[in-house]
Amino acid sequence: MKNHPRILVFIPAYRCKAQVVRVLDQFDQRVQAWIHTVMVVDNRSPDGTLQAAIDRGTARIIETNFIAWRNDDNYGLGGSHKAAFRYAVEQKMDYVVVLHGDDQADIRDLVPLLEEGVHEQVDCLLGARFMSGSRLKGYSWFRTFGNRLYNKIFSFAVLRNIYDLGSGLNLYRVSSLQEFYYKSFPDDLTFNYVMLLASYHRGQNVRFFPISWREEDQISNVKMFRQAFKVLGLLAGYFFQRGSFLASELRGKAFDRYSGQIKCFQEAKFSD
Ligand SMILES: Nc1nc2c(ncn2[C@@H]2O[C@H](COP(=O)(O)OP(=O)(O)O)[C@@H](O)[C@H]2O)c(=O)[nH]1
Ligand SMILES: [Mg+2]
Repeated sequence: MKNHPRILVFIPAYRCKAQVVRVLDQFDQRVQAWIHTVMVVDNRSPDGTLQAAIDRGTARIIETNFIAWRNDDNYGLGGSHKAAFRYAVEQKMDYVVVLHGDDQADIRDLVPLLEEGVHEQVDCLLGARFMSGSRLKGYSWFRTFGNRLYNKIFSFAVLRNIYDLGSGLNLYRVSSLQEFYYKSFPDDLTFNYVMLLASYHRGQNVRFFPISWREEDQISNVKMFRQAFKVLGLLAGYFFQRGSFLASELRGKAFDRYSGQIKCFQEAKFSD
């Protein structure tokens, strides 16, 4: 056994065949030494993302268990989180790390914090693109401006300093996810915003850390203006109704379960 907590790295992937292989390449020995299982969650991509992940994952992820999972239905990004969080609870993991499959964030930014033991002091350790020490590459000034503005609005509403409302690299303590309070949260890309509000509302210990972020060949699925309005609506709902808003049904289509199939499981070779 590795002398470390049980950490599941969950990689949500949708139509990112070219990028997901680069994400798996981030897992060098120093990273793998910390991880119990790497799990790619493919949200039924039509472009061969799952197979690309299996090919590279089984070759690259040697000292850590590797799982390729396919959702039983199209659950969106939020729904993929729900599937992975339930898996982490069932497998008695200590922490779950979310790393987006489109190679914008880099898990190597998290390793120094694990080495320092920062994860032991928090419930949520959230990668931030907009704080001192963050490194943005190729991210447009307009998006940077919009993100910073929204960070300010949210910070004002919850009276906390928020440096990112949802980057592609986050760590959560699994005991804080045990209860399925996030089941009714949106299944789409706005899941993270509600998750963050709920973390504060539940009195969890939330901390941000600076990350690097690239925009190269990634195709964002975010419809910027549409999402910007939706997010303000979510914040207003929370601001006026607090706990009852978080407990309300926020999904367009409610799934009963967030199930999936393990399409590939490769056991760690060198975990003694
Ligand atoms: N849009 C979208 N992304 C998904 C889904 N399932 C997993 N993802 C992954 O979620 C990540 C974030 O999506 P993206 O469109 O890049 O959003 P952005 O980075 O905030 O602009 C990507 O790595 C996707 O591969 C899904 O159903 N829809
Ligand atoms: Mg992205």
